[in-house]
Amino acid sequence: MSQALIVVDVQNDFCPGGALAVPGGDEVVAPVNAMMERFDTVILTQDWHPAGHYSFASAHPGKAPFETVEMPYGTQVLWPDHCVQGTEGAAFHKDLRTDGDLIIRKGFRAGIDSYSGFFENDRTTPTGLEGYLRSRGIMDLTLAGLATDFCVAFTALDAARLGFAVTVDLAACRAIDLEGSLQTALSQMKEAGVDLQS
Ligand code: VGL
Ligand code: ZN
Repeated sequence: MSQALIVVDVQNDFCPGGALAVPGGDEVVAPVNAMMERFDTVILTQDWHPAGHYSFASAHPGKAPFETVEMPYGTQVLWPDHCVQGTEGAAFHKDLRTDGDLIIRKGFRAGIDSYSGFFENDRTTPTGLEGYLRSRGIMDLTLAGLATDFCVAFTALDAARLGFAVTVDLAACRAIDLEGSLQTALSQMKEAGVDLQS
């Protein structure tokens, strides 16, 4: 069975010094680069927001980062401005290998966030990644990157729901861990049949 590696959001803004720095975010670069050697299909995702994106606290007067708002598609955590299209913060970490087969950009619609590489946060608007994988006969996925409890977990849960076999390599992931979000994400992934490797 064909396998693919999906490298989630290894971008400057999620690394130390970035706008939404994930603790130890840059530590995934070396293991992810090494994993790329083992897969003949490598896909990278890139968080890619327009300025003023609705997931930014700055777009909601009176709200601070990490507070939440209700959106038509459910509760949305508000983030510091991050991964704005074309900025250095949205670029991949300089040491990350980016010679993969496909780069999926997500979160580019102003009114809706997209943690998962498969669907926007309404869980129904597709990015096209499912079709790409199916048309190439790839049903076995390994995930790594940032952040374990948001974009990696949402991607893993959608992939499992779509019937892909999913492994998350936790040694090549780092978490934001907002109020227990890491523990919740790990249990949800386990429950969904995701193979959590550490
Ligand atoms: C992410 C929060 C906002 C992620 C992206 O890559 O996990 N988290 N945008
Ligand atoms: Zn984002």
